[in-house]
Amino acid sequence: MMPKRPLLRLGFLAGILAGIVMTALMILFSLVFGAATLPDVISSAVLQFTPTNIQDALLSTLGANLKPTFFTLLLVGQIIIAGLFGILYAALFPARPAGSRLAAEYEEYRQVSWRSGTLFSILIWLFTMLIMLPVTGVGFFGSALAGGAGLISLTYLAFHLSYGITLGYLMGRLVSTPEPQRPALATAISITRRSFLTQAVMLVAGVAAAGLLARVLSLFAEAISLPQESPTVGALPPEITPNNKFYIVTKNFVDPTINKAAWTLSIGGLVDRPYQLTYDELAAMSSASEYVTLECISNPVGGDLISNAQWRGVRLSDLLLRSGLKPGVQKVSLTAADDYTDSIPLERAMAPQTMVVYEMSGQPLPMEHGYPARLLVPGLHGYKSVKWVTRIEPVNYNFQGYWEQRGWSDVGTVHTTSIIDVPMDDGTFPLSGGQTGGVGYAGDRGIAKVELSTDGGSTWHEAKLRKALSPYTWVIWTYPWIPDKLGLHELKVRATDGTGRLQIATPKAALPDGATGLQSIIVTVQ
Ligand SMILES: Nc1nc2c(c(=O)[nH]1)N[C@H]1C(S)=C(S)[C@@H](COP(=O)(O)O)O[C@H]1N2
Ligand SMILES: [Mo]
Repeated sequence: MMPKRPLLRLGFLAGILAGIVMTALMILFSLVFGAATLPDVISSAVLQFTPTNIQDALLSTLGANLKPTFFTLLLVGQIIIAGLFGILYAALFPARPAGSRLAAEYEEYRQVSWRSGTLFSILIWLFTMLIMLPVTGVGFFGSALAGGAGLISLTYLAFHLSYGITLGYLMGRLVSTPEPQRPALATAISITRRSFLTQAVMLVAGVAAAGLLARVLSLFAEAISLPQESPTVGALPPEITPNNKFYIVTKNFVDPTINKAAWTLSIGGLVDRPYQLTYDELAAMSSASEYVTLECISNPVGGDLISNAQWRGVRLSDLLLRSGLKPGVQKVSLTAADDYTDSIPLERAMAPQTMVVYEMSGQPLPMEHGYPARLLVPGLHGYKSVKWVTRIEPVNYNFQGYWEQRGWSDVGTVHTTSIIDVPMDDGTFPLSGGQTGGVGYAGDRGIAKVELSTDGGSTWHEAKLRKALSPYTWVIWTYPWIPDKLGLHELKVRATDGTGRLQIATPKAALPDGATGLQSIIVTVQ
């Protein structure tokens, strides 16, 4: 009879290795097909159950780094759980003594190992499908996930088989190489185990070190790819944000990768003639182009979740006129390939500037901005501009979308806002004077006036405005400032929108309907 404890330890190590194989396969799969990995599903579920104010705080403070970090932790967690399942395997499928002869015993363990591995992986696959996925809120067999129950259960079966078979194989290998000189099975195991243990530890440590190194390198690359201008001066933003500098906000850990040829846009719901469009059919319709600034509703005053681009696409009103509308339509709901949803009032949907766009500043819409097509709703915060859109449905009730279900306002009108880009907060400014500047933005209301105060808000100076590229963009403002004295100055900025209303000065956090207040910075005149 084989001793138990070494087997359990072997089970853990083999489980870790098999877990690495499965995780690598999942990552490969998600890169190639855009499929959700198990950690992706779990992180989304965790995010879903996190109170919105915590989510908001985490996302706005840690921003882009939060998700990769969390995701990496979950991947490591998955590998450790795979190790624990390896122990379970070793306990469930111990080697059975086949007879008196040692060699036969090894032989049998080796022979049954891959079969046991297969059986074991089917057992944990059932566990994942029937318990794990429903508990994380995506339904039995992952029926609520983008791929649907059939695809999800098949790919997960493949993942689990890769784990179980690797595990069984490794276990079989590990105990089936007796040293001919050593009669005692236990000794043989302990020797194989020791060399295996060293190898396994080295492998795991190697993988961990490589991961860590990659992470450090990517952080380093991020740091050195930041704008290289002097940290005390600041610079006006380019009026049209280059696509690779355009801010990105997504609810996903892994965004959908959509194949343009397979993508369709369905127009259904309360319409007379439901229909579907392929990408080519959409692109063949008459198109319109417009400059539109997008700002995330979680952007703090003076924050950088705001960018400007020129967009080309088809007017949503044209798409809806083609289907016709049944009486009673109140809103138009949008669904995306990542199961994101939102809706806009019918009136806003029929406005000529609301479009389904497929081009961004002359380029095909980049993946992260909603390839192959997204909604664009000028005047409303970014969350209404549904990326990777697949379905448009007029409805006769007050549809609540993904973020609205999590406590955010459904209205989404942008607040009038203004930003100081030059000089920078905590920066310096020459006593001899120089240009100050930044942007003002008020959605589809336009900007009538921007004023700068250099004395903490006691007096205000009207800035010069560059002509807006369209009624839906930010404007660049400049003001030549000649300071009257050395030392610290508090600069504040405020804008007046096209309806004559002054920017709200009362500070308020972003949740639930967007931040208000005035940006204030401190500069040293020298
Ligand atoms: N399908 C989908 N669309 C989405 C989101 C998302 O997570 N999924 N995020 C929204 C939010 S909150 C914002 S601010 C904008 C950001 O668009 P961008 O990443 O192109 O700047 O996309 C919106 N559309
Ligand atoms: Mo957003």
